[in-house]
Amino acid sequence: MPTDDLQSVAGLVTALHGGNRRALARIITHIENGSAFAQPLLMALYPAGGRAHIIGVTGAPGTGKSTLVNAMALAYRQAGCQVGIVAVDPTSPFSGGALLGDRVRMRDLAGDPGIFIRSMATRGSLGGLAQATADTVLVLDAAGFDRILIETVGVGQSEVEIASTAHTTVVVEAPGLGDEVQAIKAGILEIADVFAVNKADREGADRTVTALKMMLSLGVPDKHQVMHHGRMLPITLPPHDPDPSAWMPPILKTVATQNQGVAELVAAVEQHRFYLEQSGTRELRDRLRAATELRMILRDVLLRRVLDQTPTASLDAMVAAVAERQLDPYSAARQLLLIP
Ligand SMILES: Nc1nc2c(ncn2[C@@H]2O[C@H](COP(=O)(O)OP(=O)(O)O)[C@@H](O)[C@H]2O)c(=O)[nH]1
Ligand SMILES: [Mg+2]
Repeated sequence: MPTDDLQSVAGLVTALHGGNRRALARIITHIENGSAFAQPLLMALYPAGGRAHIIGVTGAPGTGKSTLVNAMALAYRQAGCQVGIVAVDPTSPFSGGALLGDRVRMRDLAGDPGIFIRSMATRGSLGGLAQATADTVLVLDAAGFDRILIETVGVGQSEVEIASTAHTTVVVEAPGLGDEVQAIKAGILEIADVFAVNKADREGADRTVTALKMMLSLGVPDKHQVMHHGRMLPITLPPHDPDPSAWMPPILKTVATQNQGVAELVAAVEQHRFYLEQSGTRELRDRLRAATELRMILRDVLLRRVLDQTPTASLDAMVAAVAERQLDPYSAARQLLLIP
């Protein structure tokens, strides 16, 4: 009978590295709740991260992301990988048990310690959903999962932010949802490394493929440029991908419910992983991830420090002064930060 200590930070970390799944679940709960253990745990686990390949799966609601993620997880599992799944989509039916059309196979996965599924609470932790997701991914990475799949609904800035922290982003399209290519509307075309046209058993799949091909031939802005300018990263970036056109996002047709095309999709993701490593682009992406995360945390820490130092009454007074235009918010912020 293992006597793992799950009551202390050190005990939890040791148990996690020993493969204890209860420790894993408990650590993630600490992080989601923003408990006093959260930060010490993340600090202790950080050095052990950086090995997993992180795969974002994003697209409009109903395109079949959850079904596809399950099928991909199964394929990876059969290839001997340990697979973590983080569902940011609150409607994802990951916890109910009926995960795939093919339920028998999913039953094989239930109780399999090589797979771990977690749905993010919509409220997220202190730093918001993007931070909570990044923290959860770190824990899974440190726990030794080889592939981590993140499902996000492709709407809203934070969704794009979460997706863009992945090494490989799969954008899922489906025919017959109105617009020919929903990724354009959602602003996620740029972050695609691989396209999956799911529900290829439905009419219109070929039209969707053609539309995507046309879009890609028009040229998509370089992902790193977009991220760089979008976030004004105050860091020196490593040299760009020597040949940005070296990777053309492949377009694959899938029928997730019947497990069709899933092996090919996984193969494309693995090819992209290989490409990232060979071209040195993985290093660049990890650098961008680090920069984004550091900025996110810095903002959080600074805000909290200022709020801790400022009595509520004086903060209220300052808000009132700004609202009445006796004080502008820029000067107010400088005063709070003690900048002369
Ligand atoms: N016909 C068909 N239905 C699918 C396919 N993939 C998923 N679905 C169904 O589409 C619905 C939405 O799937 P879900 O995975 O929850 O989509 P999500 O909202 O993108 O996560 C479910 O009823 C699935 O069974 C597919 O390839 N073909
Ligand atoms: Mg879903």
